[in-house]
Amino acid sequence: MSDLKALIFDVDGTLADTERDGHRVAFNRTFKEFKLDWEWDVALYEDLLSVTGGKERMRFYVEKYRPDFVRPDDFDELLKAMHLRKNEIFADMLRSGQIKLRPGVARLIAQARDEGLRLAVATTTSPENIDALLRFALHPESPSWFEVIAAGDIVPAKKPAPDIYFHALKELKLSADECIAFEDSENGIRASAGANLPTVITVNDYTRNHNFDGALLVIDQLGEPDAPFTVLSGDASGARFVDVPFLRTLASK
Ligand code: XBP
Ligand code: MG
Repeated sequence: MSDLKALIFDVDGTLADTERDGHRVAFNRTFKEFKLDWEWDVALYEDLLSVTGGKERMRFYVEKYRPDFVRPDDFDELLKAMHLRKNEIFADMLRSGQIKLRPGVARLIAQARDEGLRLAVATTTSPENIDALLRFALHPESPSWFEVIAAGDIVPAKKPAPDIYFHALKELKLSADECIAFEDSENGIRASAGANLPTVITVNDYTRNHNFDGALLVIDQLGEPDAPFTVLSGDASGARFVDVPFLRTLASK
């Protein structure tokens, strides 16, 4: 591998646990507002997460679970309108401080900036969600800390397709071995590994049992000096939390 130059972060599940108590709740509120009897409980949402992208996820739900639903002629427009509303509700949740960053994320990003590493995002979520998450959970100025924010519909094929990572690498003008990606899910690692990116996985409750073949390291969280990570697979060489020197060592292997 070459010298480490950039960190590329997934958003949902990686920077913050946004799914169960964030997007899922916002989807359910939207369905009520649109007078639909759709209700996504925590268990059902695990299955729905196999499809990335909010509009794609609603379509999948109708296909798999609601064959009874009579689709209006403007079904695509309805999905778009519901998705917009869901993201407004999600942004309100962020604004009111309901969603926090995962352990170690703010510390690692601050250290990466201090040490001159470049930062990017590669995610299937909508750009407005990233902006709100970064501004309200990290720092009001933090969207500008990320040189590239590759998100949402910018590439037609969402994760597990590697396209969003290829896009981010192209914008960064870096090769995959100059970067490390951070992901939390099987769809995520399929995308990052598909773009040949060395990847660190931090699992969450929805993704703990996913297949992370090809990951550099699988841990339960980035950790903090006083709250170490647990290694689920890979070699952490005795490290207790993820920091830049540790990532440089990983990248040089
Ligand atoms: C995230 C997603 C997104 C979010 C919701 O996957 O699949 O769809 O659940 O955001 P990943 P939107 O972390 O692998 O990028 O509703 O804006 O799509
Ligand atoms: Mg994710």
